[in-house]
Amino acid sequence: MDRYGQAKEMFAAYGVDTDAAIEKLAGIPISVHCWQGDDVIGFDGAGAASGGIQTTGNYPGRARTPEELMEDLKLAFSLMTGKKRLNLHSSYAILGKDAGKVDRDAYRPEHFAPWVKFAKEIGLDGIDFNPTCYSHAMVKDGLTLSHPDENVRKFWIRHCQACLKIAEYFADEMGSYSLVNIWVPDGLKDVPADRLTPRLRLRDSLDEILSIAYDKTKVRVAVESKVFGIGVESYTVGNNEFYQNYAATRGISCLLDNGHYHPTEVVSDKIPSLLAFYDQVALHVTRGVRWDSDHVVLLEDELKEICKEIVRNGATDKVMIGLDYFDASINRISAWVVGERNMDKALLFALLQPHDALRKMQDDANFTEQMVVQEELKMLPYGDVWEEYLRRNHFAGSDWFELVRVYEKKVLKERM
Ligand code: RNT
Ligand code: ZN
Repeated sequence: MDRYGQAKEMFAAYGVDTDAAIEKLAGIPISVHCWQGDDVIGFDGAGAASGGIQTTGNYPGRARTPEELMEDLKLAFSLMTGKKRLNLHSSYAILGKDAGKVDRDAYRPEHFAPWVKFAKEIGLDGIDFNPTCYSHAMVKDGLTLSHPDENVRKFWIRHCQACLKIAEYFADEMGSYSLVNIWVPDGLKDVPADRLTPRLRLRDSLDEILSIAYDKTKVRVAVESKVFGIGVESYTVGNNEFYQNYAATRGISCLLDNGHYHPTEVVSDKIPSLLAFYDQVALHVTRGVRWDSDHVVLLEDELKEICKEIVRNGATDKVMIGLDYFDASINRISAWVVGERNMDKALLFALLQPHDALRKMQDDANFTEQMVVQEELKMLPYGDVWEEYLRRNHFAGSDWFELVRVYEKKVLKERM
């Protein structure tokens, strides 16, 4: 018997159907962030990321133009597995003749038309979108939607409204919803004199953004909280409590970024809490090392726990999985692919657990056996099922890195 045949029997002994897991995995969409390819810089003139997010490293070959980014993304997507969506930031607008004339508050669908063409060409499932409320001169005193000056707030309100319309265009073109995730860097470096008023302004700005007409069946809005950022350590306007209450009362969703909580809090535990109240939950999967450092996603225990919560609660259609990390110290295409494949591997791990049997052990207070079985399960041959998943779907094999090496020599080395 071949390795997969043996693995299939070993999982079957626990009541797990490996064929069903393989089939299910191929259909779970993952939204891949465009910003790993160019160190979160974008094309609309900013030059470097700001607002408490930071990319470190100087590995050669950063994509500097839309053409380069698309070329890199194309290779990266070809080495990923499963259903894929593209996650764009508005700073990746391709302005053409409007460059220098049209600002972020007036971006239109046409500025993203090449992205739609690209996404269709490579057969992506949909496009998600993010207003870019950082790396811009209208970020004043580190604030955007919560700034005391109405003109500043209005600029970012118009920007977010423009993004809703662009997302509607993505949804129409791609025939799939578009998730619009709003994250703002607003915060303070030192002890605030007023914690409430900026939050009231953020609340009202968000209300104004959502007051325009947009098709809620096509555009799904989420808000992303954060605990702190570099330079804004003492106070974050859009913290967890603010956005959970905001989303719950406004009929939108929360986006949980697993780098955005205190170090002993885990997103795996938050997902089921939100599923008790929300139809949808959005994720930014990242890896924080000591802080929200956005390291490349590795196949770690917490990632597996996150995936277990998605899978065993039947929430693969409710939890919108997006990636959010950026490493400029290694080959960026490799960074994309490693993180994305780890997300799929963790989902496969979750799909291969005997959830019903384990749940029964918990309910029967059979904690001894539950621990024994959970530990035994860790040594099952997941890799053989993974290889079979790749083979059946004609996905790049585990030796994909060779193609990146060749591309680096041929293409990336030329970018000086
Ligand atoms: C920042 C947030 C946010 C960004 C992206 C680029 O802390 O995680 O999601 O990383 O929008
Ligand atoms: Zn994020």
